[in-house]
Amino acid sequence: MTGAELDQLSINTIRTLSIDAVQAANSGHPGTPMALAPLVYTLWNRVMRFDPQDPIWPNRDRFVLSNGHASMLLWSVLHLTGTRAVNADYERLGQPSVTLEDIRRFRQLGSKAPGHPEYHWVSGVEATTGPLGQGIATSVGMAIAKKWLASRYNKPNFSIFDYDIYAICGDGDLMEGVGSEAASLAGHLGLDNLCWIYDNNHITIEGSTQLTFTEDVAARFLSYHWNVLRLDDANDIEQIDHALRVFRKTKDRPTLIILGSHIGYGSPHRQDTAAAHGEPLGPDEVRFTKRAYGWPEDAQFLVPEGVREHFADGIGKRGASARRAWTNLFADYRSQYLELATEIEQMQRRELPVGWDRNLPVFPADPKGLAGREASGKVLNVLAQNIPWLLGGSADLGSSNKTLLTYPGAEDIQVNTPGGKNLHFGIREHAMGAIVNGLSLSKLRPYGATFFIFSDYARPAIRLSALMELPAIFVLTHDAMGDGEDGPTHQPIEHLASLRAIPGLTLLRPGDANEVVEAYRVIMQLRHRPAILVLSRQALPTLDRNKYAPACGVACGAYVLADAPGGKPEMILIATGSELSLAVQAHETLSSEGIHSRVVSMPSWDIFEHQTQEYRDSVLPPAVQARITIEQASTFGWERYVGNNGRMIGMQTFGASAPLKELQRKFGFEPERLVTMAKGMLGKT
Ligand SMILES: Cc1ncc(C[n+]2csc(CCOP(=O)(O)OP(=O)(O)O)c2C)c(N)n1
Ligand SMILES: [Mg+2]
Repeated sequence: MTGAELDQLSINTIRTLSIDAVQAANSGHPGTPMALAPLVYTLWNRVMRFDPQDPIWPNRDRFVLSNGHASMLLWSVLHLTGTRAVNADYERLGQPSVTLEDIRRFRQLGSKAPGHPEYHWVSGVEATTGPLGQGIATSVGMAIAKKWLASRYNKPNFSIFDYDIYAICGDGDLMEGVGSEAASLAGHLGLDNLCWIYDNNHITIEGSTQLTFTEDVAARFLSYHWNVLRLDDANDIEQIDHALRVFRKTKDRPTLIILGSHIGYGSPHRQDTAAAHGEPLGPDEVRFTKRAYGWPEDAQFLVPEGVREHFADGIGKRGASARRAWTNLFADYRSQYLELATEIEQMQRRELPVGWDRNLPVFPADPKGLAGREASGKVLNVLAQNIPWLLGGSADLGSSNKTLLTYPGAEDIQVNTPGGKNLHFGIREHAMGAIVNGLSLSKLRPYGATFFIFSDYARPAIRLSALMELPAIFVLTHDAMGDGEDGPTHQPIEHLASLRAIPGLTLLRPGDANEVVEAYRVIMQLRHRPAILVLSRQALPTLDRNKYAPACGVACGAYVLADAPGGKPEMILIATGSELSLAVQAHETLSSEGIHSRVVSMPSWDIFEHQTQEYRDSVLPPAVQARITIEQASTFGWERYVGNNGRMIGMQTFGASAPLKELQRKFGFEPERLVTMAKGMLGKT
């Protein structure tokens, strides 16, 4: 067989595996894999530096399938390249990542060929995709990370990091706003290691893009400072190959390749129709299509002889030799730059450097106190000096979020300073969330910040960080009515409840400056969970830890801060964040009147729920049913801690525009209310 024949055979193998898998599952998306098989084939077998034997080799090129519905493209190449599996501890397992059996069981429970690409479930998947736009936005974070890594670690004759990031996307990805936000920032930062390939097939689910999407995409990307290439034939692999090489030579800007394609290519009755997007072809059309490809009509899940070998000769050989060369290079690097090499190794395992928590502040008792965001800023500035790869920024609210790193040498990340520490996301919260994920997928330790209310704008990416089990950090300030005068558009109500509801996400709302320090101590040690830190705008009293329990109780999610004599309370006050000091004040009043209350500080439900039943019962003794929770947010969910006989102080409505003190009075966030309510519950009015 000639090289060209082997190319075609390999491409048609990807196509027919996709067709058969969708048909067997009776669900999925055949049309786009049929159209993009030549692209994915060319990219993987001719261009990408990726070693199927070691899919987590740090200097590999990254591939993101942003149009995640076309997942069969990925399952096909992961299978045909014989990509090996890796476990969550980064151990390389001998077995294949995706077997032919997995593909036969496409979209079935337990299969390593699920409906959409799932990071952490299938080795070789670089990012979970499915919500359109997220993959391309995440790829921008990967490209920023690569530049950061190269800037810090590359040395003369040691190009330790020189990989590229490829993302494939469809009309949906380019219609979604998050893609535009991210593309704008990528252009601004001149990310010439980033290549998006746009499947310009003029089809989405409802039909032709004439219905909704008639803009000039090329002009838009040119205005973002991208290099834009146009190819009109998705079957011309020489042209595709050439365009990818042009990308690799293009400096100072990212590349968008607009690729004209035909969804459902080769299917006599489905090509160029919306039906090819999301419906199996059906048994007859499967046969007609295979005939059109010159494929045996009745063969299913056929991988012809020579195809696996062809991938082994292409990406297999190229990847193995690139990795071998890199491994040798890294060994030399290690002997010359031991400290830097150690950092790279620690980072890859998501470990922290020795001394990561040295010089963390301890805040003295102070009735006036410090805002949560102020304490956070001080802690971040210490941590960022101890942990070289901790970096991040805000969506244009750095001065409000206090996330700016201000120590000498903490540069901005810009075109000419890609190794800086302060990343300015611009007013692009959604892309910020995805970019933070991309940085984290690249093993940096990133944080992104905005007002808590605008977490709504980043939420889809935050959800994905939990789904991907990434230790991303979101610093969300102005957590309640602290910015009073800004009014209800700026006052979060349901946000705590809704973010607490995301599985696998650790949310902390610390109650004073020392709890902020301890919250960071907990967060930094997370390896496979994102964290959200919810912080006050206004000063909160710094509690006297000689009088009350130490703030290290934060590590248990909830702890007894102030107690009744002999640890035998009649009632329990449970509070978080800015309401903690109100509960402490109420407790002092109640104590002075001989009423035995306990204050439980509960910065994190999630962490508390991971404690033993014994510990949880020691904090919230089942026998003590007189309980009040207080939190300046929706009470939704607090029922689980107050029980049937408890009371909840929270918000039932939106807030209002007024000075904070007036709002606290209007909405009942004052210690006197707690005292009255407590007495009422105990029948001691
Ligand atoms: C945020 C988001 N909205 C909606 C969907 C549902 N959806 C999946 S694919 C698709 C159409 C995508 O069209 P296009 O990107 O052109 O893909 P093609 O059909 O051309 O492969 C839609 C609306 C989604 N996955 N994500
Ligand atoms: Mg389309």
